[in-house]
Amino acid sequence: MKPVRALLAAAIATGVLALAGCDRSPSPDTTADQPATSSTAQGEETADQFIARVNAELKEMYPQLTAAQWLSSTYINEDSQLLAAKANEEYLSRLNDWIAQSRRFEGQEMTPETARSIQLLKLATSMPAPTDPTELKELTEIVTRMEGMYGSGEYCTGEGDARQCRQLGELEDVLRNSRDYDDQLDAWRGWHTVSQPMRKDYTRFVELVNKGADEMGFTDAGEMWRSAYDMSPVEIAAETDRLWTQVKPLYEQLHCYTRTRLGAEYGQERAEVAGGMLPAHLMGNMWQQDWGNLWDVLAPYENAGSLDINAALESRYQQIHAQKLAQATGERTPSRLADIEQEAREAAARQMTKRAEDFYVSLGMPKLPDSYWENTQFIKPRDRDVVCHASAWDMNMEGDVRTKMCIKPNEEDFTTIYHELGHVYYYLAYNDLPPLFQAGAHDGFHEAIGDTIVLAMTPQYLESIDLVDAQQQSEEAVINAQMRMALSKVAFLPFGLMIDRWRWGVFDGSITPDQYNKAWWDLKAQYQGVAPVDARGEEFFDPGAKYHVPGNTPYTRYFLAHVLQFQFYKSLCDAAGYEGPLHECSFYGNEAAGERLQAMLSRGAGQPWQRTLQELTGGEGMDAGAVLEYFAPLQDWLKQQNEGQTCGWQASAAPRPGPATEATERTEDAPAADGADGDGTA
Ligand code: X8Z
Ligand code: ZN
Repeated sequence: MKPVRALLAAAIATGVLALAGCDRSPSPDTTADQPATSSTAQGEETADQFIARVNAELKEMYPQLTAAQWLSSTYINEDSQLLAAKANEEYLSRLNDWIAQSRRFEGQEMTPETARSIQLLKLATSMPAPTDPTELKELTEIVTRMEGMYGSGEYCTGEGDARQCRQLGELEDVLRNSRDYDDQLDAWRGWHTVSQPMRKDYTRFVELVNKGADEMGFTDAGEMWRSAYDMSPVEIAAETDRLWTQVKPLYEQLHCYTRTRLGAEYGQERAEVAGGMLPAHLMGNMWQQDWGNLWDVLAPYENAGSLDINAALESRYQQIHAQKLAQATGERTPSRLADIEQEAREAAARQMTKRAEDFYVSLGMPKLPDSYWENTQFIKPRDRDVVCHASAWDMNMEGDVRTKMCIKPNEEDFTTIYHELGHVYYYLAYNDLPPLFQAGAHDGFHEAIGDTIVLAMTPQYLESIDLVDAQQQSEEAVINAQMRMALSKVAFLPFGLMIDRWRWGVFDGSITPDQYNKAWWDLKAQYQGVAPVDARGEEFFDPGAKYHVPGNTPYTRYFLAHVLQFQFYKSLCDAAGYEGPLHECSFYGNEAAGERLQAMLSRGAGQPWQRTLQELTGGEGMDAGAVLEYFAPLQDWLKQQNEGQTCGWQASAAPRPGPATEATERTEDAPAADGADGDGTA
């Protein structure tokens, strides 16, 4: 890898995107009771003045950073990377200076806002870097190399003319669309070859960020990550345990039902791995984090109103394409036909985005600025490499907002647009705050906004935008709609938790490098009840096959978001005056709900998240009660479906390298032997 590339990616991981919604955490509230005065010896900068200066400097340097970053992500070449790397180097070294300067105010009087701002500054990166320049350079090069391996990763098969190389998107298509066991296994294994070479780099990466965290006064990098929640690191870890305990029985029922249905599709033998776990390659998703692609296998009722949004979106695209073909004049050369196809893809993606914008506008929020439509990357360009992973951008903290996606006409991408616009509307809402407060109340809030809107995309809403046919009012239709949501939102919960369980263990040393892969699959087994069909020894580095590991993006935010979004949704339904069953509420078009949402967004990270949550919901804590209320009909239905089944799984029975382990028999009505997951009952 060329050095210029290394510098760029390192900066991405630590710097600019740390200021964007997907990557930024606020700080603990250590400020509330401090006196609101600011004074030091005459002539010296006070803490309040210092923070005012940091805010001003940050805002001033921000546009040139994001511009360089945007160019390098949407037009990858050596020139754009060089410029982005330089801009990021400058930013990162400035950030380190600010943090060092802030130390001189320790113990001094300052306003609560200033104290909070200093805390936020210290937690502004998820990649604490050692101060030693050689080690800092080594760290940034490593992160870049890992991200490069992920981004350019491909799986090649065949020889000579038959040689075929596929990237992640194509391998995901196989898991999404194929129901051929062997093809799926090949695609799943193929993608997991890409991360094998990352193991050495990741091991060193852990040493270096831990050194950086230590220099900043944390025991390790994981403790630093857990310090960004306005409560102690111990408390937030316990909070995630508590929330998981609340939702675990629901997940176990979904797991049990899914295993039975997979058995009907593939045969019972193939539908479960030893101990009753789900085979990793059959879940329709590379990481088993979202089971929505298995709708054809898992739909509860066939004739209760179609929710096949994929088909509707694809057919819209086909219509646009046919229209463009009909209008096209001149000779239909292959190149002209390819142009027309690209134009149709762009038009379909813009139409999907307009639809998402319409939801936010219906709540009384502003239309997206013209510059959004001019500058956004909607689809994968044909003429250059781009970073396809979906993201939302605030270019200048004053209205130049964009999204960057490679939209395809499918349900997953359609809902991801709503997710990304949640970030965008958060940016727009807090742009008037001082730059250091321009972040989510905590990082889970930022991830939850768009998802809250997705919960309000009820079958009736989908019908109103012509994506599904007229919906029945029947119990079957309710269960279908609930299942559609559960496959995305309930299936995600244990995944949202286990990634950082692994990283926290890696950072605190309880998971050593010679156990990286074993610990990963132990956690996958324990929390998700999924397992590979054959042993994955330490020659693999399967954690690296998930973007957020080489990309060093903390993941607890997504777990928290998957709980919070139900609390937000319930509050917005209340604000809208809705009184029916929670799962049937849509606040589309309701300005009272919009006002309540906007009020929360405009708080940014300016106060502890507990206060912000209270303003919205009336309660101060995160709680999965709303998740359970929402899914109550489905949970009852699942219990009926699972009656007589032995649910749960034995995490210890997963395939292991070395001498084969005997799978212990599960017993009727007995809890999963490992005490992991599964209550053993139907
Ligand atoms: O990474 C994302 C978003 C950007 S913040 C596209 N998500 C997580 C993932 O893909 O693993 C959204 C859901 C979880
Ligand atoms: Zn996001």
